[in-house]
Amino acid sequence: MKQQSPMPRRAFIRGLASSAGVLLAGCSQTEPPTYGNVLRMGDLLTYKAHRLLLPAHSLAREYDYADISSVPAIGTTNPADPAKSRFSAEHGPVYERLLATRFADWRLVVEGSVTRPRAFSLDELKRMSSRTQITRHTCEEGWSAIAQWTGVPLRTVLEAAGVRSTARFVQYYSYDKSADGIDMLDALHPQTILAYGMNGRDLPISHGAPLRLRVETQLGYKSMKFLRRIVVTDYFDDQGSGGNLQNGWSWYAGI
Ligand SMILES: Nc1nc2c(c(=O)[nH]1)N[C@H]1C(S)=C(S)[C@@H](COP(=O)(O)O)O[C@H]1N2
Ligand SMILES: [Mo]
Repeated sequence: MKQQSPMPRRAFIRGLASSAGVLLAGCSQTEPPTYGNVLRMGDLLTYKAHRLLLPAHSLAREYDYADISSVPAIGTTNPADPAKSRFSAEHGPVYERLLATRFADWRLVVEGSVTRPRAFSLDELKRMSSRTQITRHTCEEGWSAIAQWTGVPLRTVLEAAGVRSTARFVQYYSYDKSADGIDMLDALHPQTILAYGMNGRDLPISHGAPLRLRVETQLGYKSMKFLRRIVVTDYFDDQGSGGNLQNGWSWYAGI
């Protein structure tokens, strides 16, 4: 994939100024997605209740260094391994090649409802403003653990790509078969970061190298590991057979 040259400073500032207005407009979009499925009414109610009761960007609790605990590696721990859960015959071998050059050729594609679709290298993401947070990861299987995560706010990356005013959701895709999405409110949340660091080191392979999402406002399965692609959409997308709904999970897993 061709590497993009850095944006000229003036164009970048112009982009930020215009996206600020756009992002504010995006924030007011808090209607729940329509699942068209009566059995899923519980999700809808949780979603609506959270969106009504919580201030738009209330922060998840952050912890101290002393609280950091060991975090089990769950689900796919290496997308190149055909024996791992959700192995993708299409993307697994690509991940193996990227691993061989320690992710020098890895790119995060950001496209869809944006004015400047981009492919970011790991170095480009590391040069953007970063955020470090010590948070509790809560897995739907009943365990939780605390770790320190470092990365670039998803918001910063979306601003660089120029989110359109019509955008409502952010979909994301992994090197295993996982795909998921969040609404613009969670996407722009200050603690929603694209993490490349864990506990002061590069993100280990088992925890999602080179880049994983941290969605601190929702259960652990929304924090997708091994990211390869982000698509901004104007519409709700349940990811079909690859998504949460058809696999028995809630799309919204707010905590
Ligand atoms: N790509 C991908 N992301 C994933 C998973 C997965 O299997 N594949 N598992 C999810 C689940 S259920 C949890 S609890 C966390 C586990 O993250 P950890 O392995 O860093 O503890 O990753 C989430 N993200
Ligand atoms: Mo999980």
